[in-house]
Amino acid sequence: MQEKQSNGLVVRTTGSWYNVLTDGGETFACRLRGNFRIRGSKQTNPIAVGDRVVFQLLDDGTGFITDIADRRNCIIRRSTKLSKQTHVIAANIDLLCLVATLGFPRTSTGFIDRMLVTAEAYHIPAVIIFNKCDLYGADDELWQIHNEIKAIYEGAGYPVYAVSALTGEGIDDIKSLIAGKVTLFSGHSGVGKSALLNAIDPSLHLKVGEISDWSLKGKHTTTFAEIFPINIMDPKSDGHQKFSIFNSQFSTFLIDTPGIKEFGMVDFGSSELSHFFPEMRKVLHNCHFANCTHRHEPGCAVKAAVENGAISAERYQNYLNILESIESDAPIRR
Ligand SMILES: Nc1nc2c(ncn2[C@@H]2O[C@H](COP(=O)(O)OP(=O)(O)O)[C@@H](O)[C@H]2O)c(=O)[nH]1
Ligand SMILES: [Mg+2]
Ligand SMILES: [Zn+2]
Repeated sequence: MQEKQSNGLVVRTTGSWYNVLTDGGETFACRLRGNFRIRGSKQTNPIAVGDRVVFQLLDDGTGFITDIADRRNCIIRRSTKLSKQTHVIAANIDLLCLVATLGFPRTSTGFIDRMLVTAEAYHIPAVIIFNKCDLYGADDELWQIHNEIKAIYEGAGYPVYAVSALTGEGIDDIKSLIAGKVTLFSGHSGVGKSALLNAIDPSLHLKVGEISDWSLKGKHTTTFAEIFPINIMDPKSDGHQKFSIFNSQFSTFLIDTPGIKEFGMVDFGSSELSHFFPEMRKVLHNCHFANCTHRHEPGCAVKAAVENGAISAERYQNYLNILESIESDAPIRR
């Protein structure tokens, strides 16, 4: 009898079992060999959804994972503030879609900026999707607010979309955006993530209007992300589905992260924070002091850019707020 070797994408984990989707579209329940470890890893889970793995298929139809491909990125969560151990939520993410709403509920720019900083720190490209745009209707004032926010974020380098999961407005743009990618959707409960995913792929049949996913679960329950392979055609392509990753029949994946309200900030020092604001990154080498915090130092290029309008005052204020929260946390983190 010969052991058959195969490879695929980890789409679901439950602790000791990993569901691996092969390029042929079959899913196998796999386990790890007891001594499997990633070199130098402090992580409680050596494998997460989004990992590419090699496994050996056993006679009973299950598999043994023997190897894991290097990760391009991964998002993690610290088990506790004091702990050095981390939990990998998902790996190899191509894009973060931050779903927000101007109203019902209103997403604060503080939340948006914390998520964007996290995405920068993880090296994950991010876009902002404003959902429920049908509610703006013909209200010019709401559209004006929308356009102001759009200008702020596009000025910082983040594409901004206006969509409605209800009417389908703008959904084709999102399909084009995510075709062939592994995309993580995040955002507050109630902004319409589930409705949006259903609008993208109606066969998902996700429950809409359920608050179960993000806010109600206890803070310390262990939750596992899940990847959904979806079938979409890029509306802007010439009819050929893009097969950018893995040459699989599935090339587009959505990641759902139940129970995870906000990803823990990566462990970085306060001096690194401004590097995670792309518009600050561009000018901070002109600051007089190399260790400038861009708060009160003379000759600060960031403050000068805020004063002349090149950097949004709101983004700058959010920078200061995050800076303060990092500094007040510092004794625990270090
Ligand atoms: N008017 C309007 N309501 C929406 C839209 N998308 C979602 N909703 C409503 O917003 C509520 C929350 O939606 P849901 O998808 O469950 O949000 P989630 O918590 O982010 O997954 C539900 O009552 C939806 O019907 C939209 O584009 N327009
Ligand atoms: Mg939902
Ligand atoms: Zn400065």
